[in-house]
Amino acid sequence: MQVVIDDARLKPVLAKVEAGERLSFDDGVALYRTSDILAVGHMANIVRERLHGNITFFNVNRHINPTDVCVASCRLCAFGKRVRDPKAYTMSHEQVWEAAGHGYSEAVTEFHIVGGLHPELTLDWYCDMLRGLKQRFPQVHLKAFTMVEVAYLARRQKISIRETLELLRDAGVDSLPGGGAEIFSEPVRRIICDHKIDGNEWIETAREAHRLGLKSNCTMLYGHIETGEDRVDHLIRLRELQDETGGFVTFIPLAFHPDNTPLQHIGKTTGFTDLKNIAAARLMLDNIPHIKAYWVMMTPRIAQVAQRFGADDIDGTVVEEKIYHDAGATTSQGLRRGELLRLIREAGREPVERDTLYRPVQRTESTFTVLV
Ligand code: V47
Repeated sequence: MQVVIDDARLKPVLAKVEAGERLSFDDGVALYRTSDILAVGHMANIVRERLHGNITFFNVNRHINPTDVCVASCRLCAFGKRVRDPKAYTMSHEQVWEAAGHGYSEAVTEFHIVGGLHPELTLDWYCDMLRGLKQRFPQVHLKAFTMVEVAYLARRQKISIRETLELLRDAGVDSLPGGGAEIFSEPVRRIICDHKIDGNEWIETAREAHRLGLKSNCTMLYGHIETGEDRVDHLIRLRELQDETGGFVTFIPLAFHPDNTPLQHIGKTTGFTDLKNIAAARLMLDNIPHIKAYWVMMTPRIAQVAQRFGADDIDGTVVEEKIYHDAGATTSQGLRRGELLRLIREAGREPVERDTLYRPVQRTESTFTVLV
């Protein structure tokens, strides 16, 4: 299909996309500077269909956030609370295991487990929690702990990142989610999340995880004070690590939600910016297989349109989402499997239920089988 390119700066980028060539830093900046969203979307769709044809992936998962107590106090976050905050919560093991069993009747294939950096919960506490989940739900994949949580647990336990990851893996972690990457640019990171590990430490923790054979996702938080150049720099740093390890499965661009954060004077992102970030990611990250339009963060409507702008995944049923809802998200906290199917089909895509590692899932009324 021919597309009319209004912005002449995109013509060399189109030539590279058609030839399957890697895009440069300057190409990335051109993608972020242009207003020609249809041309950017068209190019991203070429790459997306080359990789995945007409398929859009989704999964049946459940989020669990064992605690919102967090020592980091990041300005970007509305979820974390101080340990003495009367509104803070920390679940007991029994509460975590009970929450895991609650929700929609559809059998989940994944628990997505992340939380705050709690100053008192030990690595042993987390390992016992994981072992209890595996014992009760042996068929469910545990995608647990961001690189930030792993690095914090290692520091508190005074052991290496590698040893921490080995202990978590032996207790039941199957892969890691992509959160906490935010934006790697140091000056920006100092403003939005100054007490978190820096970009190099995030990359180094991901490198260790991948070396141990653990797959992970990766993210980028956009729509706060970062520039187009910061975004391209972030994407290229992820691309470089992926060249080395091949351990990233999915990239998820995360739109900043300012409500109830110290940065609430910043306006919310628009549909235009959300679609641009999906498309730019698909074009820059030529070595990361999947781009996820996380419906909770970008609304089901935009996540659906994103399936024609480079995304091949819409995430899952989620069931109970806290991080974005504490920051003012107005989407529902979960979607049923049938609702995800409808969104995908109405975008003209063919829905495929996947497990965390993108193996197709076959379902009967009450059970599921992962096809390997
Ligand atoms: O790490 C926190 C971000 C992340 C805010 O791996 C905020 O499959 C916007 O990483 N506004 C958690 N973003 C979510 C996340 C994720 C979500 C879905 C799927 C996967 C996956 C990962 O959310 C945090 C942080 O980067 N965040 N506060 C906020 N106010």
